[in-house]
Amino acid sequence: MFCYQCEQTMKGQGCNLAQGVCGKSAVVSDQQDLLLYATQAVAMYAHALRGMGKTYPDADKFVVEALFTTITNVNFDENRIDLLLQKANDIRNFLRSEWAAAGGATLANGAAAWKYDANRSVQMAQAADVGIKARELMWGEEAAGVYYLIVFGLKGMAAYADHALVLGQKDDSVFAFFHEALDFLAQEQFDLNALVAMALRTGAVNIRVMELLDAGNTGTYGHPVPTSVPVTTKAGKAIVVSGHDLRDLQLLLEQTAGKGINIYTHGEMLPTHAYPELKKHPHFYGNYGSAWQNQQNEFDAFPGAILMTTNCIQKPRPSYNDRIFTTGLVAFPGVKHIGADKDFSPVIAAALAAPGFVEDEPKKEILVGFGRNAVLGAAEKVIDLVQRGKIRHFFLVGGCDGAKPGRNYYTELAQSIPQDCVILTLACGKYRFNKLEFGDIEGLPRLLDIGQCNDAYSAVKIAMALADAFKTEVNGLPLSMILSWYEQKAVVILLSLLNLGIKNIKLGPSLPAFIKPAVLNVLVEKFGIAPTTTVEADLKEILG
Ligand code: FSO
Ligand code: SF4
Repeated sequence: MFCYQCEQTMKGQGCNLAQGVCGKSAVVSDQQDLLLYATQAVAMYAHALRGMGKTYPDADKFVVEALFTTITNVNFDENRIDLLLQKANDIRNFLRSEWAAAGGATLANGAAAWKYDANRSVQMAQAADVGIKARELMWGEEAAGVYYLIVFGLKGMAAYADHALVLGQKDDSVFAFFHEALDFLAQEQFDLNALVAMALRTGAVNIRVMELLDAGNTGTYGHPVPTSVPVTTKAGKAIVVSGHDLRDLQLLLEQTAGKGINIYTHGEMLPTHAYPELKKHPHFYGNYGSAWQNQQNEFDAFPGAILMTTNCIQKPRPSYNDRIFTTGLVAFPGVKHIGADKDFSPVIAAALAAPGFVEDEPKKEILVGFGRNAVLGAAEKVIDLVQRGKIRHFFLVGGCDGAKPGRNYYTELAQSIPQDCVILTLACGKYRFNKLEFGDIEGLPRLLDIGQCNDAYSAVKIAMALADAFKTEVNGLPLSMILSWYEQKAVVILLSLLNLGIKNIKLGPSLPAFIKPAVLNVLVEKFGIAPTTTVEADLKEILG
């Protein structure tokens, strides 16, 4: 195996032993490389057929689901990935016959001709030919790095596209781009400029995907409204829901109605408390624990059932292995999986069998729900505060959390941002500071939680509306973005921000291992992107 797709990669270079830092086995890692290759095969035929006006919804959906499956902390189960490899083979064969029937000549490219083999050793041998190290050997580290920048961006975009799809939102131009981009990569052209241009196009298409997801979320559940959420527990049976999937949460809330079970959110589910159509459920109680990397301790101490709807799952401890469940694309060997029928009765039974919380904790609440509608609803006040010099600067401190000690930077940063500045935040990195007191500026909370990483569209919309109001562009606003990344969704959001021309982003806690010096130079020269340094130096640079 060799994998460098996430921020916690071994020694900041790549995981290359029997298992990754995330716990992914060498077999699963290789299968994921192979699944990417097999998905390219599907995409190549789908791309060719689309050129003839023919589209195939099963292939469209498959490409999205297969890419999402390979994101960090989604699927650790080699049998489930094997099923996806078989499915890729079947869909590719079907599309190849459609292409032949339409008069097309068999595509000669290696990916298009890939053959499924159930034998794991064969799968690993195939993966070795198409994995990162093989590509670095063929094209050098720089070109391979940009190739994987696009691949990881596509994976991240697939996660958002899948969430949108679950809520009935899709756009054929998005599927067309997935196929075109995978076909482009399969052609193995390595002109660095063409690769960088494709990376930025991925960012552009992702904005459309995030718009679809925003339409799905707000169209189905209403616009988030500022909402106080208990971060303490209360007596009673309990289920904690993690991940990002709002529909899974909705269905669980409906199936647990009247059963005397309180529903808690964990990690990235926190912002869901602000959606009118979710918060209306009286047993949708509060937020438990913190970000994904603390789940083993937190789930261990949770006296109820646990439902993982998406990443980030970690290897469950034996203490809660029989009361944790996965659904959707997330999977872990030995963990019970709730299928597409979304019958959560095993989760409910596990919650009822567990002791639950025995007493109420003293109540503490935090405020969430500052999506674009809520923030722009207060735009007049915000503009007035800026014009009167009451707000000096906005900081978008967003992105993923993770286990590295260097991530304390974000806590220290939030605490050091001066009182006349507003902090906008999103994604799970906010747990580094979202339970601290930040106060308000004439009634406007200084910490505004925009939502999940899935709500990055909201952040972009807010920035653009403020730029309009101040008759400037986003780069002209008193706004700085200090982002933390962990996995591939953060990669595609970064590409989207770069595509929008947003400059001077600070990125931490470390730069991606796949961004090699020449590409980093392009990013620095064109976009002024820089690694985070120290809180003191970064604030001094921004505020002067
Ligand atoms: Fe966090 Fe995990 Fe939302 Fe990521 S829970 S790290 S970018 O999957 O998705 O922010
Ligand atoms: Fe390593 Fe991250 Fe890949 Fe897991 S996903 S194997 S931690 S680089």
